[in-house]
Parts: sequence; C-alpha cells; structure tokens
Amino acid sequence: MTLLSAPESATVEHELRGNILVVTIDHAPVNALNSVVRRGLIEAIDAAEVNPSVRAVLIVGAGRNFIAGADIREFGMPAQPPALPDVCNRIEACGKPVVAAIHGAALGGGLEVALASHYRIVVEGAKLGLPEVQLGLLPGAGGTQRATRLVGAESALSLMLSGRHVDAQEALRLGLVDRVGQSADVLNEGLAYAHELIATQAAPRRTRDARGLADQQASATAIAAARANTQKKTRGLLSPMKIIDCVAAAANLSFEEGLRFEREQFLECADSPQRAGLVHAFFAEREVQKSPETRAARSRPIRSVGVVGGGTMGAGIAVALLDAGLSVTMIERDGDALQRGRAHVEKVYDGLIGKGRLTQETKARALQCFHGDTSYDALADADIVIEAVFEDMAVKKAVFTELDRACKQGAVLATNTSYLDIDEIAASISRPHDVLGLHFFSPANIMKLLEVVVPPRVSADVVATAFDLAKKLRKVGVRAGVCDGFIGNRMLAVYRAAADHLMEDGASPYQIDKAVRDFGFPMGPYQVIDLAGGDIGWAARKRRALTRDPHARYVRISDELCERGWFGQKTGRGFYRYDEGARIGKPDPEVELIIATERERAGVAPRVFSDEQIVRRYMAAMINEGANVVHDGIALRPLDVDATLIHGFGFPRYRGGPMHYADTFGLDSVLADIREFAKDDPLFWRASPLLVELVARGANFASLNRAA
Ligand code: 3H9
Repeated sequence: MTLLSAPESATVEHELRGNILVVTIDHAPVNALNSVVRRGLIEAIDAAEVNPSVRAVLIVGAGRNFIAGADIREFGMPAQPPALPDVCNRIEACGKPVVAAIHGAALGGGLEVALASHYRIVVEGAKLGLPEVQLGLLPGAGGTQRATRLVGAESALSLMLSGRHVDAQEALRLGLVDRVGQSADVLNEGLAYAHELIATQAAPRRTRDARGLADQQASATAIAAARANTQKKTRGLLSPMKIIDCVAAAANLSFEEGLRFEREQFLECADSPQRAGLVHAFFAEREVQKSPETRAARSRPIRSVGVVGGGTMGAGIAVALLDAGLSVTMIERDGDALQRGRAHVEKVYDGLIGKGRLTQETKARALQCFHGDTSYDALADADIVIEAVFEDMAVKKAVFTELDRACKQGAVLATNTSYLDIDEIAASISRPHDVLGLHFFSPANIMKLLEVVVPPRVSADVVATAFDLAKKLRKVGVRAGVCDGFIGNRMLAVYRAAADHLMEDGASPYQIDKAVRDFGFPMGPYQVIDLAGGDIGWAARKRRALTRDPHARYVRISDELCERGWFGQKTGRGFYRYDEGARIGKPDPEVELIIATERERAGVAPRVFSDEQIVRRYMAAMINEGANVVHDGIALRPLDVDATLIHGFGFPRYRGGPMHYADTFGLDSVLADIREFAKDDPLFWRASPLLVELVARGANFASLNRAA
C-alpha cells in the first residue's frame, strides 16, 4: 500500500485487490484535485503499469463524492506540477484498462478524470457535469476535446455552456458513462465491472478515439447554433464563446492540436478578472453561511412553518417553503382574505405551469402541504412563523402579540419587514430572544437572497435556524444587522440617489439604464423602478420626508411621475411608455420634458456625461455605502455585501460584487472619485471612514474578508 499525503490531508491511496489496483482519492470535503492528488494519480498509474499482477485500475473517491473538480483555491496561485491535463493524458495512455467508479459529484476536472479513464460506471445519486463556465473557465484538462468526441458536439455544448449537472440515468442516455450500477455501493460496483472487463479481456478504450464527431454535418450545425444563441445570451462573458471555439477545434483539428488550443483558451480565461470575480462569488456564497451564531449553536428543528399574511410577499414565501417540502399554514384575518391568499399561492404555481416549468401534478402535490386558517391557534405546532403583513409597526406588533400567545415555546418568530425596527417588535413580546428578521426579496420563490436580520437580543440557535432554513430553501442567507434597509435596501437608496443626481445633472434615465446594463446589470435602475412599481419608492420617500436632512439634495423627478399616476409597467407608463401588455418600454419624450422642467426648477445647467462617467458615480456611491455598511457592523464582511448585491440586486456575478470590484478597480481610485464628486455635493459624497482607512493602510476589502 502506498500513501501520499500533505499537511492538509489530501491522500491518494492505492491498494491491490486481487488483480485490480484500487486507487482512492481522499481529500475532504469534495476530493478537489490539488497538486498532491494530481501527483498521487500519476504515481498510481505508474505503479499499475510496472506491476505485472495488476490487470486493471479502478479509480474511486472517498467520502460523499468522486471528485468535484480542480481545487478552486489554487486558482490565481503559482502553478504546481503536474498539471491536470498531463494527469488526464497519463490516465488515458495507461496500457491497462482504467475504470472510474462514480458516486456523488463528478464535476469539472473530476469528470475530466473520468473521461480520461477507459470505462465509466456510476451509481444512483451521482451528479456529473462540466460547470467550469460558472467560474469563468472552460474544461481545461482535455474535457472540451474528450466530452465532444464521446457524446457529440450538441450534447457536449449543452453541458459545457449551461454547466448543469446530470444524474446517473441522463449520463447513461448521453453516453457519458457506460453503465449505472445496481446498488449504491460504488466500490463493489466498480470492482464487479473491472472484473467483468478483465474476464472479457477488454482492452483500454481511449476517449480520444471515440466517434461522437463522426457526423460532421451535425457537429457543424450544433456549433453554428451555439454561436448564434450564445452571442446573444452571454453578454460580456469570455468563456462561453471560447468553449464553442474549443468544440470547433475538436471537430476540425487533431486531438493533440485540440488539446493545445484548449490549453491556450483555458489559460486566458484563468487569467481573466471574470474568473477571479466568479470564484470570489463562489466562495462568498459559502462563507456567508458561516456567521458567529452558526458556529456557536445548532439549529432548532424545522418541519412546519406558519406564514402570516397572504399578499404577494406572503404567497411567494409560502411557495418557497412548499417547494422545499415544508408544511405551511397561512394565517389571514378572515375567510375572504384567506381565499385571496390561497389564490395568490395558486397564481404563482399557475404562472410556472404557463411557462412550462411545472406540471399540474406537482402543483397539486405541493398544495397538499398547504393549509389556511383564520385563527392563530393553528400555529400552535409551527417551528417557525414568518410574518409578512402590512409594513406598519402597530399592525406588526399586534401580530406578534398573537404569536406570543399562540405559538409553542421554542418557535422561531420572524418578521419579513423591509425597514421597521425589529428590536422594537421583539421588545413588545415576552420572548424577544426568539425574534429575528427574515427579509425575502420579491418574487420570494425565485430570488436567491435572504437577509437574516439579527437583533441584539436574539438567541444564537434562532439565527442558526434561520440559516438552516435558508439552506433548505436553496437561498443564500446573509447575516445583516438592524438598520433602515439592512444591507441591500440601504445601499440601494444611496446608489439610486446617485443615479437621480446624474439624471438631474444632465444624463437621461435611458442613458443611465444603458450604461448600467452595459456594466453587466440585467436592468438599469429606472427599468427596475418601472417593473417594481414607482409607488413603492414614493411611499418610502414620503415616510422618510420628515427625517430627511433639509440640506441634502433631493431630486423630485420620480415624485413628479408618481403624482401623474405613472407607476411603471402596471400603469402603462413610468420612466418608459409601455404599449398594451408590453414588458419592454420605450423612451418617453414627455418624461424628458418633465426632467428638463425639474432641472430648470432646481437651477441645474445640464451637463453631458459619458457612459463611463455614469458608471463611475453609480459604483462609487454603491461602494462607499457598502463600506459604511461594513464599518457600522451591519454586514459582517465585505463579502456579505457582495453576496447581497449579486443575489438580490442583479449585480453582475462575474464582477464578484461591488466590494470585490472596488478592489480590482483600486480603492485609491474610488476614493479619488468620491473626493472629486464631493466638490459639488460634499454632503452626499462623504467618504466612508473604512474606505479612507483602507486606502491609508494600502489595504483592500479582501484583507477584511480574510481577517474575519
Ligand atoms: C475545474 O475543474 C477546472 C478544470 O476543468 C481544469 C483544470 C486545469 N475546490 O458547496 P459546498 C469546497 S474548475 C475547492 O458547501 P455541497 C467548498 O468551498 C472546478 N474547494 O457543498 C466548501 O468549503 P467550506 C469545477 C471546493 O455539498 C466545501 O467544499 N468544479 C471545491 O453543497 C463544500 O462545498 C466545480 O465548479 C473545489 N472544486 O456541494 C464544482 N468544490 O466547507 C464546485 C467545493 O470550507 N463545487 N469546495 O465552505 C460544487 O458545485 C459543490 O461544492 C458540490 C458540493 C456540488 C461539489
């Protein structure tokens, strides 16, 4: 038995079982292919070649997975030999049959190791895929060449451009694997398959020689179709078009030339800021789950959940819970309201059925776990209750008084408020330690962000339960402190104000939207207002009117539109005009007239802004408030701000979030911009103390992520 290990306990063990060399990769938690594993694989194959007793090699993963891919933590670090493409080539070149036996994840480089093996068996529960595109990469260890030769251009493109995972049966159908094992025992299934191959004297069968590209016409058609679709869909992304180029190389070049081409393209992607942004986003999503409370306490059990309020938000939350397999009881004040609440829930499902994303049967199954009641007593057994009623302190307190009376001890009592003081709600009942905020984003069954708002008196296990719920709902839970707007909406208020200033100073809302879209957001701020309804922001502005600093600049353009009843898509006009039923608006000359009048009223001489100038101001405002949010302890780390903006506000993932983007842009440049803008409006453009401090120390936001 040979053992190769490193301080971080990665090992590749190989052991002769009869005439089969079993090679076990053990690198918790997901068997990522770091340099130790790569070296170990080569040594194992070398050992198999020289040992006359070995008739076949079986590669398996220890723990819950085969191999989840290259070790993402190594990206951006100095390369350590052997490179993964060389490992795969060594496996493929082995003179004895090599079998990969797959359970759990076989992703990216993990699937590439399997593709370089000569035979593949999977067990149920396995998920296979080439998700590199989601990290700004392409399969760079021969995956673009081998997958294409094995399953054909169309299937390979579909896998690599979506990054989706396929299950055991689909992998078999596609031809990615040779068979699905009868049992879940991956080692025994693999051994049985290897014995069978030895018995039938099966020779090494190399994927490089597979015939998936034999139909040249079909390959050319698939490549052309992918080019046309991808160009439109993946705005600004580097790796998708390169994946297609690699598939074209597979179709047109020799295997060796194809590998060389793939390597060049891979290295270009690996060096790109997009890769760095996407990898940052990957780790940020996982780090946010680790709050001090989740480290300190265990979650309370969650089986049944109550939702108070059957409006759009309550219904969306109910659907999110039902989709996670939880039992849901909705409370409304009377029978009619309850009926409307149920209708809202059904409407969400019907919308999905209409789009072909759901069947009637799935809807019926989900609704079996949905109950409604008009008495809070129906929540006596609920493990968590989420209140989603009207945003009014008195109304919320009345609900919480009822919850205090009716719910069992130990139930988590959550409010979905967007801005009300959760401390005050908690203080109004006898169990403030059970109260916290769960801030969902609309549509609640779709949006991935869930702000877990932590008031000072809440118990750690309540917070841990909220994160556990986020996981069950497949949402990204981000810990936030209590303040007006928490992390996301507090930042939104500031960068939207910056956009309003730009508009009054001379940029049209249409230019601002375009500049923001070109930066990578799916929509510009004025399109978002039109979509959400201008009346929502109007209500918030009226609410804040009394507390607003009278010296602060206030742009009235949105109010002017609202006073005309132009609330956006739902009223046919807002910043844009919408033809009957249209979701995409047209610029409106009347809006431009209103803006011109407001500029005059405010005594502003309009200026011309370039798109770049617009983005610099927009981003400076966002980054500065992000820094304030961290400085005030509302977000634990800059990465929590990044995850919030990516998952709740459409920030382009490939830019890693505003704080990561700020690091790449240079914090000194951001600060210089803010100081320049402050010459015109020193009140709005006050540099965050954290930003000033980091620049003075020559540090960046990433250093705070590492320190936390
Ligand atoms: C690639 O392969 C490039 C090659 O083509 C070419 C090379 C030349 N590396 O998600 P989880 C960590 S690119 C390092 O919470 P789950 C993760 O950070 C790669 N670490 O668990 C977390 O750490 P922590 C292509 C990794 O059960 C822990 O493992 N592969 C890696 O919900 C558990 O992760 C991918 O893109 C990695 N590759 O999901 C697959 N993967 O405990 C990426 C995970 O400290 N991974 N970690 O927070 C996944 O999709 C999911 O992690 C997986 C498990 C489905 C495997």
